[in-house]
Amino acid sequence: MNLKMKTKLISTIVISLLAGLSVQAVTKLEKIKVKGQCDMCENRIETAVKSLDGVASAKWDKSDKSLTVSYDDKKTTMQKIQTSIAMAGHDTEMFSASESGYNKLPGCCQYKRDENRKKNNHHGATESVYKKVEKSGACCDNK
Ligand SMILES: [Cu+2]
Repeated sequence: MNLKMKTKLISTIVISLLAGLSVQAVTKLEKIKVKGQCDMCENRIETAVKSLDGVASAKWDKSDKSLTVSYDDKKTTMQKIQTSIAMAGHDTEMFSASESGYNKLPGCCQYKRDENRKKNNHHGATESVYKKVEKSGACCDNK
């Protein structure tokens, strides 16, 4: 093998390696509103999100009630993330916590709820629906 052929072979290998890397997952960064009150809420919300496979980081900000989450969108979705938060008792933009989930929160954590939450969330805030969404990862049509 002469030098020219070797160079060509090596560059072919390098190019295919790079192509292999580029199809790998891209980490998405999103910021959403999540209702809560205190440091205990922060802990609960972040734990619920970080428990999901594919979540790289989660940070809830008490001052503006926002969650910044970075995740691998091949492994999880915003729906799964927000379902997990709602199941922990906290209302998100997409889903509201069930009444029982909310009532289970310690008094200091019982944030003020949006009166229109049932109209706004897709799923009528029932645990069984969350479980279904969590399993399938898809949004049901029970609007
Ligand atoms: Cu709290």
